[in-house]
Amino acid sequence: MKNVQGSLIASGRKFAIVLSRWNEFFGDQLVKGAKSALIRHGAKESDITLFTCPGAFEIPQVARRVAATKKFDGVVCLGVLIRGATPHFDYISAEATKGIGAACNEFDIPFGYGVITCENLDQAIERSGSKAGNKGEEAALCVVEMCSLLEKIDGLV
Ligand code: RBF
Repeated sequence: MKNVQGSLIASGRKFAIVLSRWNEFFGDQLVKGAKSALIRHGAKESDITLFTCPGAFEIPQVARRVAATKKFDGVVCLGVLIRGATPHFDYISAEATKGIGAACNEFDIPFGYGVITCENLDQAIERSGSKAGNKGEEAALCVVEMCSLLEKIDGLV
């Protein structure tokens, strides 16, 4: 049986990170995790560009516009939503998630989904570099793997 899978080699590729500045104390940790993961897997720091936007609702629009430049091999989307007293949390998480998914379908490059949706501050702490790891790092590694996998699939035809 053939098994086609992506490798975790980031060298020679250009990456965009799109970050929502809302809850930036945690968002900065996600960026730190994503950047560190990309560099540890071979990306050059000069090949990584950070785009920041006001909130998670704006992430898909920025990510799509960034992808449309065709200057990047992959886009890592990062943001932190923390449930508050209003229903905004649900509306914004749904739009950000749907929007990133729609960008995947529209553009032929990988988009990493590193938008964390937390019930409270404890969960935000856990997911941005402590107990539950760093979801920015996970999303970045997913993009690296997907870049390689898509390239390998292209090579099959
Ligand atoms: N953006 C986030 O990235 N994370 C949040 O937790 C978050 N919570 C919000 C809560 C409310 C009540 C509002 C009005 C906005 C929130 N936003 C949040 C910002 C939102 O994604 C967007 O930037 C703004 O609504 C402006 O379009």
